[in-house]
This record gives sequence, structure tokens and C-alpha cells, in this order.
Amino acid sequence: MTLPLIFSPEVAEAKRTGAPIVALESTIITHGMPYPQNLETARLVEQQVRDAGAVPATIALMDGQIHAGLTPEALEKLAQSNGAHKVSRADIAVCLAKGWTGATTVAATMICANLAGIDVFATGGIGGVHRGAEETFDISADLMELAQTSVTVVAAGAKAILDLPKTLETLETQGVPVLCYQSDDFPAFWSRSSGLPAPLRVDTASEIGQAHLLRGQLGLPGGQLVGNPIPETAEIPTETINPIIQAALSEAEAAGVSAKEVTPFLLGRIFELTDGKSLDANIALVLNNARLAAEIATSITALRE
Ligand code: PSU
Repeated sequence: MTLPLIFSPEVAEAKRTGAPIVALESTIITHGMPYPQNLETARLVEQQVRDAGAVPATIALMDGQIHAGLTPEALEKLAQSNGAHKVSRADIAVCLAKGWTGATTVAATMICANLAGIDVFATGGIGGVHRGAEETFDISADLMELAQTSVTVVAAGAKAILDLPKTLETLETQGVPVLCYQSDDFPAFWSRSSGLPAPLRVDTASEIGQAHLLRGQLGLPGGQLVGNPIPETAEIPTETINPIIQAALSEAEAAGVSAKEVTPFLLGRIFELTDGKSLDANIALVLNNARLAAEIATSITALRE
């Protein structure tokens, strides 16, 4: 039985020529944004990666195969599918065995990117320690994945619906480097600053690429989290977004939402409560992350030569 991993023609060609590649996740498409904005954003993000000189590899599970790179038809099918499973580390193998359509979270995308030989991955915001985790134990598998899989993940921090101080503490305990790009603060997804200091500050894509390769040489397992603040023009100030997050959290609690449903529920309610402004910000920050990820992938390719 061979590893069920297939490349789109564009990604296969990039692998053949050694061109830089950026992995992209698919849970953001199926569970993070409504249709049709999810499809439009997925296309724009792929184009942003190309414009910045790299090749996009959107990752998803379909028909028993890990797809690294989706054809335009497959991307459209995924964006319109209502029944896609949200797949993390625990679910990948069974999802493939059953031939289900699986949208990969940050954790699962890291695993697939690593198998596909892709070093860099861009997303919106990683999962983390949920508020009230001392009661619920709800901690995203994304954090443990960063501790064990060698992929550099570019995100606008962790989603601000989370307990950010506990998320940073957990990353520190797990030995995950958190590199804040051109900022002294850890970003908070829709806002440029969480008010928490950057564990590490970096100022160039090349520094990030060098650190990625050095970790390999040092024999350190695990990846890096790059915190790239949302562009100033697109940010929603914390004073505006915080009460909305609180309202959405109260509703989630009242409705008894738990486990994998929490993040999609909160993102959906915040979208409604901000009249769509949270989605505009989310799109802007993902595009910003895609550009930086392409620059990092390009620098890693050059450093390897
Ligand atoms: N970034 C976004 N929107 C999203 C996600 C990331 O801008 O919806 C997804 C990622 O796939 C991430 C997941 O892994 O949310 C976190 O889910 P959970 O909190 O259940 O681990």
C-alpha cells in the first residue's frame, strides 16, 4: 500500500523544478467562512502566493487521497460541500480509509505539508487554548502539532476568541518558537496587538527561513509559529471586537456548543454581529499571511541551494 498523496499538476511541476511552495489549509474554506466568500478568498489567497513568487498547495482529503494542491474544479467542489469533515491529527487516517471529504485544520495541514515536503504554510489564525479551558480542557491540537511537525506556520496570531495568555504559555511549554513579524506584540487576529509582548521579534523573511533550517540542523523537532499582524487599514480595534467576542462566547455557552463546533460557531456569530466586518478583516489578514509565507518559502529555497 503506497502513501495516498497526490499533487496537482501545478504543485508537481513546482516540486520537479524546486520552486518555492506554500501550503494552505481547507478548514478555513469549509468551516471558517461562508459561501461564496470562502471560494473567492481561497482563489485570492492562491493568487497572492503566485504573485509573490511561490506556488500554492491547498491541502484537503478527497476520495481516499491527500491532495497537495487542488485543481480549480476541486476547490470549487470543496467550497460548496456542506458535509466536509473537519479533520485534525486524530481524524486523518480514518477519513482517508472511509474516503470522506476532509477539510484539514492547521494541525492536519502541517502533517500533510510535511509529508509532501513543503516547509511553509499560511493560514488565518491558529487554534489554541479556549477560554474556560480549566473547566472544559478544550485545547486545540494545533498547539501540540507545532511542537512536533517541522513546518513554519504563518498566522495573524491565534484567534482572539481564545485565551491568548494561556495559548502563549502552552506554546512556550511545548518549546514552540513564536516569532512576531516586525512587531513587539503578539497579534490578536482581527487586531494588530493582543497587549501581550512578542516572545521573539523577527524583521525579515530571511531570518525566519534561516531559523527554520537551523532548527533542522539542530535536530529540534517541531515547527515555528510566525505571528504576522493584520494590516493597519484592515484591523478591528480590540475595544470594538472584544464585547462582540464576549457576546458570542455567552451564546455558545448558553447553546451548549462544544469541541470541534466551538470555533466555527464563534466565527459565524461574530460575522453576524459585526455585519460582516470580521470576515473582511479575516480575508485581509489571510492574504497578508500568504504573501509573507511566499517570501519565507522563497528564502528557504535560496538558502538550500
Ligand atoms: N484560520 C482562520 N479561520 C479558521 C481557521 C484558521 O482564519 O477557521 C481554522 C484552522 O483550520 C484551525 C481551526 O486549525 O480553525 C481551529 O479549530 P479548533 O479551535 O477547533 O482547533
